[in-house]
Amino acid sequence: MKLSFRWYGPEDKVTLENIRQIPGMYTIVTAVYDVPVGQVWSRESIAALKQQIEEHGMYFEVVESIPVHEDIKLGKSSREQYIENYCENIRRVAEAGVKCICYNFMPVFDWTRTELAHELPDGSTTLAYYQDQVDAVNPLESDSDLTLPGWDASYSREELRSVVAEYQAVTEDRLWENLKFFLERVIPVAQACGVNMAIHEDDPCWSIFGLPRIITDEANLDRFLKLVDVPNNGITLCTGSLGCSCRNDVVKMAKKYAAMGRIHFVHMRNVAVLPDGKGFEERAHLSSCGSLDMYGIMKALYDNGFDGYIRPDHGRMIWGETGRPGYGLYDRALGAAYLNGLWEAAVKNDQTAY
Ligand code: DNO
Repeated sequence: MKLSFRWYGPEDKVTLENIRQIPGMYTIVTAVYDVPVGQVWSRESIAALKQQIEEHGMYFEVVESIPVHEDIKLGKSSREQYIENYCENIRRVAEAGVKCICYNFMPVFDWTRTELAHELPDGSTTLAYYQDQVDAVNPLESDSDLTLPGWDASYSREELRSVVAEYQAVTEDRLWENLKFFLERVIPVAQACGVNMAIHEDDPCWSIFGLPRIITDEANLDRFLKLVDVPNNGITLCTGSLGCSCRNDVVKMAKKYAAMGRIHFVHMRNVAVLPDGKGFEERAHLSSCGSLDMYGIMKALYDNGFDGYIRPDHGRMIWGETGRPGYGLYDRALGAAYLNGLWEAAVKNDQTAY
């Protein structure tokens, strides 16, 4: 596995100097953040990221994300141009040495939480999702309280309402068709450039606000992989996105998709699933802190030949740190150290078997 860490660019409070001191750190995961969704990234911006990262002794091999423009997901005729721009971005980052691109196909909202600083008994704060709070928001009602933390701030309230309204005509089947249309054009470019595309599961992995969500469980991941059945069309296994639903057996999925060679990137984090569909809270990476078997997942990856990128996903805020929710330094660094340990255990467990 290649250990990686998400960095939000030169504006990030967490610096490359910080990140390089985490043991075993190999590659930075980042993106060009100052270009609107759907536009082409300049070669200069990509080169500047690469240079800064390499100056700090790490590689720039993973992009998260090249976002997919909403018109592609909606299947509008304007998607042709946006897909062409997407392909151009793949070519440009590949020229700079990027090997893996993470993206998602969630309508309108990326990851959704209802609290960004929920206090845990030990005094740390974490991201949480409470279903009753989500149910209290209706993005189509003009008087509803439209803001949940983590939403794309580039939409005005009115724009948000109108884009959500456009999805009323998009069924799950239509979204699948639009995804296939996108992949059939993008994956050949990725293949030609030697880049692996890694779709991120929907977070949480169920429909919110009546919007279709399709990258949610094993049956849908099987369907996804068959849409364009080549190795470059793969997944980001996000343990927290899948694991917030009890119906997903993440260890089994890690085994299965790693054995198929279709996991290119892993987001490792732990969640505590609350009873009776009440939602979930993010927790420290350690297995005993949440609902997931983190060693089971790492061992399943190792045993099944996984050799892609892994990053510690969201961390809590600990030791008084402030910053981007989920993306502070300290708890993610603890997560990275833990992942190193789990991997070493999986490797040595295997070697001592002989
Ligand atoms: C949240 C992240 C997601 C992820 C995108 C990938 O912290 O895991 O925002 O980057 O869904 O496109």
